[in-house]
Amino acid sequence: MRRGLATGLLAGLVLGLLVIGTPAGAYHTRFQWGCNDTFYNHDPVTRADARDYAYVAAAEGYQWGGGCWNGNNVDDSPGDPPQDPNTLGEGGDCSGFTFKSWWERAETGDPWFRYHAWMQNVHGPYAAADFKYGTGAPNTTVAKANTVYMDAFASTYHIGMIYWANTAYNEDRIIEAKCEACGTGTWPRTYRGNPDYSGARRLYWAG
Ligand SMILES: [Ca+2]
Ligand SMILES: [Ca+2]
Repeated sequence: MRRGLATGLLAGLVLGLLVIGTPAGAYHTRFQWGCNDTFYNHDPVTRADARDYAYVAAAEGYQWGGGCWNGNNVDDSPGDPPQDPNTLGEGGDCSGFTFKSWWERAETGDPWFRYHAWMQNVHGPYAAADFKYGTGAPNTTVAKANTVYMDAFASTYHIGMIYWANTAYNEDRIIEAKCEACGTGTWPRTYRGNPDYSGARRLYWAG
């Protein structure tokens, strides 16, 4: 009896979710409903730590204005309409991804470090242009020739971090949250030679 009741309730629940979920927005998963608010202040970390953190987000999707991913190497909300924060998809956007990967704090006057869980849904206070101009206490500008890994190249519209520098070919391996169609990952990019892009740096790494 109980088992039958439970099965019936479960079937009803699944049917209800299908009815509610499908017509309202078949394009998205409401991934962010499963996100959390786990963060804590942390001692400074190394650039290598930050690169490892960032790499977890590769293949996890892209969400304009977003900021959480689950680390399963699958984009759980592909194909959302672009530049719509209401799609609630998985992944960060370019500036939010940088903010989390640089272990920054939301208080713009506080330069120190904070761990943000992958599944913490946070974007941070900075747009790409803010990083380009060194806005915020943790951030500064740097000559592109002096950049090293986990510095970034930023334009007024986009920012990508240096996964590894390859100055010989003017084509660095960049880790970035690129766009809805391309997702988050590492790609060879020529931002170093593009005058729209400036060097951006997070200060106070442990090494
Ligand atoms: Ca995922
Ligand atoms: Ca998406």
